[in-house]
Amino acid sequence: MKKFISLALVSAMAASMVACGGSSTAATTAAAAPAAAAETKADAASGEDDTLGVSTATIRFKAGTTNAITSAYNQGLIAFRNLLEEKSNGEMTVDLYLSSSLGNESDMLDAVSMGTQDMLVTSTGPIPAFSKATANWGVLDLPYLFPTAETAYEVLDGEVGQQLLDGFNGTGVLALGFWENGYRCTTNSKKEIVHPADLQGMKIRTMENKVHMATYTQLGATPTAMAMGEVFSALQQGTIDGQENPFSIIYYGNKLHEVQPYMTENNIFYSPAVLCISQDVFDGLTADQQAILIECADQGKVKQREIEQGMAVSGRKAMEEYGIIISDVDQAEWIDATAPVYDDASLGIDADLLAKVQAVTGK
Ligand code: EAX
Repeated sequence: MKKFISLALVSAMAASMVACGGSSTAATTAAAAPAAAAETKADAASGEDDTLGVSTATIRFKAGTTNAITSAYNQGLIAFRNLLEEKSNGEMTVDLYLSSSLGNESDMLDAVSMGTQDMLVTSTGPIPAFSKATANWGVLDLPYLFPTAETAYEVLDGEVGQQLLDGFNGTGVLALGFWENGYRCTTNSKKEIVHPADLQGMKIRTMENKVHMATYTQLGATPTAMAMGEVFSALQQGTIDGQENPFSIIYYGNKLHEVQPYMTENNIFYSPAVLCISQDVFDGLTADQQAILIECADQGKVKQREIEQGMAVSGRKAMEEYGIIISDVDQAEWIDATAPVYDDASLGIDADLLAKVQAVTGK
């Protein structure tokens, strides 16, 4: 708690210094950081000594996620930070704020748009509801949209992805590129789930995302929207029966395997993630600093995807060794069971975008 308070104090001090300095960026200044760095170094035993970047950096980006330091998001941010420190000769760095300490993904997206938080890695969960201009992101949340991660990269790194990223223009958020959350699988505390009908009547936590909720309703479950930071305790208390997330989020990001004895590798959704920065913060950088940041974001994307892909394999192995019962499924059965979601007009799926995606995926 002491560490948390000191970080909060440090941030408040830094914010007041920035305000005094009249800078338009929310990035903290170096003066306040060393105290936090020292504090965090003292926590080396807790494995959290990677939360703060190099203490001598004069430009510090405050980046939030909903996950632990061991997650693919934060390991990707550390890879991004290493590139940024190297290419800026230590001038720029990233300080990580873990496990929803800055709020849920919707809160953090709002904070980045207002310039009170510098950076964020978020799933697409909150994006369709974030603004009218990003409502069309819901197309990415459709079940079984991408048969492989490679087809997802082809779409996300191409014309469709760029069109979606550009949708943030004017919202206060600059979306720097698509990182990876992974294929979302169902976990629960009651029984093995092999067939869609096994989900009947189960209370499954989903993100606050109407396409995901419609999908679990279609499967006969009762979807319960909830922020990531509340999921572990809700599962522990039994107020929900299960949830759905990639292996990396379940095992490395939130230790949900400790309260979920059953997992089904049904891979219902390919879940992209997005690296975002406050437009005000970005505009406060020089042209050279902006170019370095964009270059490192692009290179960081490749590294982060590799990290997540690795965790999808190692996470399953670790969960099996922990004693989790993992069920494989006949995916054709699940694709058929979720297909009606594509015809649900209430979801407002952008038909043109869907056609462009399916032209690439061949579906
Ligand atoms: O973005 O809320 C979720 O289930 C997300 O997958 C998680 O916060 C990582």
